[in-house]
Amino acid sequence: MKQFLTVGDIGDLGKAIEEAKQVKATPFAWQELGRNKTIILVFFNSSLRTRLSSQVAAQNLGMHAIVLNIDKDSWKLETEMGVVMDGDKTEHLREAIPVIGSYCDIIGVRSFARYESREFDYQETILKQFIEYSGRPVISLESATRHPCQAFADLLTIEEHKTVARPKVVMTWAPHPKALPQAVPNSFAEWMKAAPDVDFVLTCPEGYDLAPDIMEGVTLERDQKKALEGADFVYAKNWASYEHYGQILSKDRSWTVDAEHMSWTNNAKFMHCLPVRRNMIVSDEVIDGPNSLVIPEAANRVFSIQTVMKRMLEDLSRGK
Ligand code: SN0
Repeated sequence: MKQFLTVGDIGDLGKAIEEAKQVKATPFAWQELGRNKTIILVFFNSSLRTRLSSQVAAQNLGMHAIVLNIDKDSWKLETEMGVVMDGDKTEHLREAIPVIGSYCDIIGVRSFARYESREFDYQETILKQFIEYSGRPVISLESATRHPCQAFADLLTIEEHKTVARPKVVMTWAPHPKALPQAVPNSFAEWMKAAPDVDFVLTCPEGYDLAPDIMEGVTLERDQKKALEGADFVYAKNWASYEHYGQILSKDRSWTVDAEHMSWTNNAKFMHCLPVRRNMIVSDEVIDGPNSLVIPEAANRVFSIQTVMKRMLEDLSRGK
């Protein structure tokens, strides 16, 4: 496995889930694989779960993890090609990336959306440079448009907690004070579409449809109540508009998932990737209630990324 950026990189999802369950059951069984191996985790913005779960996963595999916070621990980096570097940026990614690559065996990168332009974000300019210039396998720790480690952990959580063979999983938009990226909802939708035994429904206000390739094949129900009826899992998330890129079109709190919303479901479990704005995305009552999976969902972040790291280390050990 040379890269983990999107659902297509993981292959058969059933196999991946079985492997993640095995990793979870015996997390220290592959300590030899990571011996004398190093992963560098590069962060262009804040992180709690991704950073800690990556470090723990690396440690479980016997691998060293080094975290680099760009702009805090390192020089300010230029990301555009062809610019005259007469401003505040000291070093170009073109040098920084191969240097980082020369110090490690695997790279993880959190690049995040900038929301300056849809083209720039959706071209994944920063992530692509890491793939091109690092000479190392690259794990996306949330790029501008995808968060595959999160979606993998989400699917594992659904598989562990489902009580019917084919659960109805509803992703609902919910309000937020800031403009957030589409990375989490894009990945969640892609993974739900690819999962063999899930009925996936998306509900969001007008103007919040995701990118056309993500929407393809997705059941969209504009009426949130109708969408939630019979749901086994409610996955709440905010994102800013794709169509009116990066804009907040609504802060309508009638979309906030509260006990009444949950009463329309089939006693659904509640999920959110965290960090969450309480009483904007979800009411205290629901997130603190017995059907909330947010903590086990976050705990599974260790096992999703550990499965990816394990596959990369196996390939490295075979000289691939
Ligand atoms: C990120 C997002 O992509 O929505 C991280 C999710 C894993 N969330 C935020 O940046 C929340 C920021 C805030 O102020 O609530």
